[in-house]
Amino acid sequence: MNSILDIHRFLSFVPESEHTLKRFNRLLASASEPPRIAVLGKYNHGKSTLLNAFVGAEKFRVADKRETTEIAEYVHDGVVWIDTPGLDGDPLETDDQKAWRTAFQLADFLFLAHQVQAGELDRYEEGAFLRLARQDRNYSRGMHLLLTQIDQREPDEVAKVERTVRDQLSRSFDLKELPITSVSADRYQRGIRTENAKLREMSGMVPIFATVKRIKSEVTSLRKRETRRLAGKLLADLNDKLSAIDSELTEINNKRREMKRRLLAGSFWVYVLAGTMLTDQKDLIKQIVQIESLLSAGSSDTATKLREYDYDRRNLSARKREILVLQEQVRRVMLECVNDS
Ligand SMILES: Nc1nc2c(ncn2[C@@H]2O[C@H](COP(=O)(O)OP(=O)(O)OP(=O)(O)O)[C@@H](O)[C@H]2O)c(=O)[nH]1
Ligand SMILES: [Mg+2]
Repeated sequence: MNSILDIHRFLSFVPESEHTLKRFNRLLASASEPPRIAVLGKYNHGKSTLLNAFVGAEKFRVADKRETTEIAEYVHDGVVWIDTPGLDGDPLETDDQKAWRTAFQLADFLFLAHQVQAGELDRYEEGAFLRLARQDRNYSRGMHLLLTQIDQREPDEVAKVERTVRDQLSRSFDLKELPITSVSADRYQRGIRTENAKLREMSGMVPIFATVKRIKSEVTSLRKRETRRLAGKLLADLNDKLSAIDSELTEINNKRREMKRRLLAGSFWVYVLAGTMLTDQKDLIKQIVQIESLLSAGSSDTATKLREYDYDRRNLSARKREILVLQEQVRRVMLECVNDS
């Protein structure tokens, strides 16, 4: 297994890259594991039924109500199949969080389920699909939309819904290439049970099995490509932090220079003043004490400020060195993964 990144160390520099880091580690840890294919969508849209059709057995619980509330996995024929809780069905949204975690971190490929009886995609689904597509510019290549339960509607109605959904997706740059297939997992399973090839054919599931076969053969290269992409993203995020530190350092150096310049100029005027006072020859001792205190007050303030600047400079330089080490780690881990297997 490849080494993985120490996420906590990274988070103190790039807290906004948490998703990227977790996904990156997941990819590294699972580089030689079978592909993980998840089904995602609103509750009751037929996700678990689809999965049962994929694995050829009743391994996932199906019901006519909000049923799946935990992530469930089952390994079949070289694929880890993942069922997710229905989106938008839990008022507390904990179901959604589990489903999103699967989608963003665990899965290599997502089948999105939308039941044909619902007609067009609702705002929640459109938003959710968009969020997925946008998490990574190339991610839509890892998703496929299935319009489910087509046995519940006449073929012309199914075709109409498919057109409407296609129109909806084509309005968005990120989703316009998302593949859509209309299926009935129920019909497929009946086709298998009754050994009825026509039913299996009419289920629309046959090309989807071909897609699964393709995912299996491509998963290693897909993972490598994604690892490289995420590494690039992490390196860029860390580079942004380095630039921010450099700007801070420049600012501190400028302030420091300005302070030194003023200190020199200030001392000059104090000496000029001292010269005038001393020429008066009155209360000589008192005046010398005054001049000394003037000089030392000014210089002690300045010295404190300069010490603060030096402290900040040391801190920033140490952070910079640490970021460079982290960048090196990302490069090394990525190379390990890409050269591996
Ligand atoms: N007629 C028909 N019914 C289906 C089909 N797929 C699912 N159903 C039914 O739709 C209901 C919901 O199916 P599930 O597979 O449990 O749906 P789900 O999306 O997993 O639901 P949650 O687990 O609650 O998110 C069940 O009553 C299924 O029998 C299908 O292709 N045709
Ligand atoms: Mg379910």
